[in-house]
Amino acid sequence: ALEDRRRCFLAVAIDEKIKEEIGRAAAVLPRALRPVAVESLHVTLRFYGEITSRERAVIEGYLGESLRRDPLSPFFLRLRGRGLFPSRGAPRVLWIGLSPVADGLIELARRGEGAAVAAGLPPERRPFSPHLTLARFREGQKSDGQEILSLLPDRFWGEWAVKSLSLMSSTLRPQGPLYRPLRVFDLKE
Ligand code: 2AM
Repeated sequence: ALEDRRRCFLAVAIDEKIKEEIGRAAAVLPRALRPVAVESLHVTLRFYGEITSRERAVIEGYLGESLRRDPLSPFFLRLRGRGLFPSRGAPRVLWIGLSPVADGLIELARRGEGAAVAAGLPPERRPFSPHLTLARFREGQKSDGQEILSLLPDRFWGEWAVKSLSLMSSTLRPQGPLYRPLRVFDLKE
């Protein structure tokens, strides 16, 4: 049934202090951008789209089993730099980079993809490009991407240890999406 579909994605959370710091920088961005709410900032590993509870059960089972059989240790992530997507033409997204990209993050994204395929979802065709979406450009607004980049410091934002990943649900609302964790998977210390 359509009504049991939920918009879901797999993500890693960001350290609270770092989110607050990023939120302060995002607060100075012009109206042409819609900043992501501070509490919603995250790094997406895999976007699953509108999936059924059955597909979700397969995804959860796959991830749980995968982490039991082949545990992954916590790893550090570092946020650094910023950019636009797409990098040429009218920008849609202002992002903060992950640099260097931890091997652990790539491995988690790989498992998130494995879970999608196990659930019968279409495989992701685009390569994994880890980033933190800071703000989205409002449609129909003329804005100079380079000028906006100059408003956001090109800096190191911080480092934290990733100890878990979360299957998130996303509820679209006029004031912006509401993200809620449906299931948290701990990495093995
Ligand atoms: P983004 O941050 O680069 O926009 C929840 O929507 C998360 O899933 C966002 O972090 C978003 O990435 C990611 N995502 C990836 N593909 C998506 C898609 N086709 N539609 C919506 N969100 C997508």
